[in-house]
Amino acid sequence: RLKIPFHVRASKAKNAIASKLFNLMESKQSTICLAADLTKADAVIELADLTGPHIVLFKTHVDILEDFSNDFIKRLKELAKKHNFLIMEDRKFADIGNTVSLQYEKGIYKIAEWADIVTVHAIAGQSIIDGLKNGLQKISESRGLFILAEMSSKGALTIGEYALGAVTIAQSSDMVAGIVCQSNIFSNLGLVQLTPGVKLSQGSDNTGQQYNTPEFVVNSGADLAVVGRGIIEAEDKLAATLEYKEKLWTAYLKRISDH
Ligand code: UP6
Repeated sequence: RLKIPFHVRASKAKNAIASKLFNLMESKQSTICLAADLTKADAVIELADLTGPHIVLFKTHVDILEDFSNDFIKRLKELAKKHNFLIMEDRKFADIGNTVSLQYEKGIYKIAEWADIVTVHAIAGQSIIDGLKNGLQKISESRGLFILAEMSSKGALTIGEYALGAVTIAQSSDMVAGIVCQSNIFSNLGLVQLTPGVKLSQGSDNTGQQYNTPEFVVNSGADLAVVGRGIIEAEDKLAATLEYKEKLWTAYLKRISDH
């Protein structure tokens, strides 16, 4: 999988969103998933407009916004169209099918209506995917799921059999666009590896997050790299975005060309 270029993998994807992601990465020469972990809607919108041309996936945590509104979603969708990126709500669903179906479709956020992609823990088993599918009955656009197999935080329990079980679940449904993991634990060409915990230098924060460099994560199988504070806490966010973009893309080109 690591040696195969994205445009070839796009044709192997069973999920339409996965295929779109591979094609976007190739055409934008970017493998950045930006973690927009800011708490004011205007700041998130400003970040999306600034970085949008250079990223492929904009990752939200809408439940940290202090001023969430339908207008925020409307503006974000407009920017996604203008700059050609997809939106992923990092909801990390983890409950029984009936509950996740309601959490996906209903409530204040109505995530199913606007998020191209959502993230899902494998802890509840295969049935969580059926539950999420239920929440899409009124939605006509393509949707994709990312299944968490390994987490980036220190002491995470997502190891061994658990991680392998999550990969099996991810491979069982064409609703799945990819896998969130730290290492090359699957070989399916049509799935996207999304790896969080990325910074220019290796290290950690003071609440257990562990960081690796762009080169390291790409060599560990990352197709898309999640970058949050590495960009959003930089003095010049655009320059930081371009620096990550360049480092990640160079590492990808090297990965597919190395013998
Ligand atoms: N995230 C992780 N690790 C995981 C899964 N998800 O860090 O295993 C998410 C976090 C955050 C982002 O919820 O939004 O990726 C990482 O942000 P950072 O680059 O600022 O640490």
